[in-house]
Amino acid sequence: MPDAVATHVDDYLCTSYEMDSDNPTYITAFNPAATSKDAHHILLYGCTEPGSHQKIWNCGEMAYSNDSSKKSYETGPTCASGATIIYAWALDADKTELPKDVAFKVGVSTPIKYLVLQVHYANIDKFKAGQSDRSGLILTTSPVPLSKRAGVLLLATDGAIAPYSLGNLYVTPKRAGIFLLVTGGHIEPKTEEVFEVACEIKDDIVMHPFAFRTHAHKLGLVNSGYRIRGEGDDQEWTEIGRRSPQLPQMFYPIQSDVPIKQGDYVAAACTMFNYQSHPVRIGATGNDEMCNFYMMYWVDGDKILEDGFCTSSGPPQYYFGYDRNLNVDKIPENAFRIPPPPNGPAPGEPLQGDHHMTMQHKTNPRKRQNRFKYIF
Ligand code: IYT
Repeated sequence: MPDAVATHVDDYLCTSYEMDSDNPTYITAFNPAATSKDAHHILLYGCTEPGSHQKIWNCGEMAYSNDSSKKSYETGPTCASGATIIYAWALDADKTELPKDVAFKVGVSTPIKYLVLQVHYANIDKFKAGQSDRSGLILTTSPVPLSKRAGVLLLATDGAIAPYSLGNLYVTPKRAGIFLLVTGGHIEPKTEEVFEVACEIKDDIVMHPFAFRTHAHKLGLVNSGYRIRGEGDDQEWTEIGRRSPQLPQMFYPIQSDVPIKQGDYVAAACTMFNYQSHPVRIGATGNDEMCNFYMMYWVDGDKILEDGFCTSSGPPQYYFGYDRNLNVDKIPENAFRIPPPPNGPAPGEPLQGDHHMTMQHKTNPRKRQNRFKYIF
């Protein structure tokens, strides 16, 4: 941040960086230059157009409220177009390196023409004491898609290699992409609800998910993501990630390789409990909800998904059971349960959300059965 000054608790401030328009940039690591004392969390967005051309602007969800006392910086969205989150940091997390040979490609010939840094300030004591903030991220980048192994390749061309076997030695770069599953919908008061979304992968690529991020607001209990392969009784639902959105919402590594290819489905479910006496809709403010499952993946070569979004209208218009391609009997038992640590809270641990979050949650099997009736 170029010496930002937050004036209110929960200010979200943004600053943008234009990417080189002649050559692509390859990002291989994110190194935080921040502490949780100053920044509650940091998100790095790729944008086609930034939300403002000011050096710093106010880009929080609440930036659109009528509170005129908040207007120390101009307000605007994070991105004016083409938004995608490519990194998230919170709670003094260490640096994140992408897997070997994997890079995000940004700049020319990609939709990411700008990177926008968004910092959420939850504590403004240092600003009251007259200081400013320079929290941010130091990116490890390269102008070429190949890592060190490319250099080895060039040196190795001399010697005992048959001329036509060169192609075998060539190390294909791996490009990172983001796939975001999002629902609409609403949840009735004093009710448990599951927000569900699923899409078929139509592109002729093989994606290897390597990190996931869950996002919901205070009603979220657990978000889970799956690869769905096969049909009918032979259908398999394989977990990609499952985590309580009440824990810090960063990207977490996926331990096992779950390759996703053309014809597979990718699905996400967000289980929520509305303990309040009014209904809550999916929407942009802190009083609304969100059901998001982000999947960071790599592919061999340069071709990532054409469209990195999968959306559904959510409850009550959409449930998995309304899609005849999905066999809901194959959903893993634990899909709607809060996982144990590290992806769920430790028993008795206080969380930023609400009191009920600390309890292990069980779904009502009768209710789910009703919801999963097929509609043809
Ligand atoms: C309505 C909703 O769920 N919004 C989400 C997901 C979202 C992210 C991006 C939707 C769009 C985007 O371009 I990037 I359209 C949402 O806003 N998620 C929050 C952020 O505040 C971005 C998050 O932290 O994931």
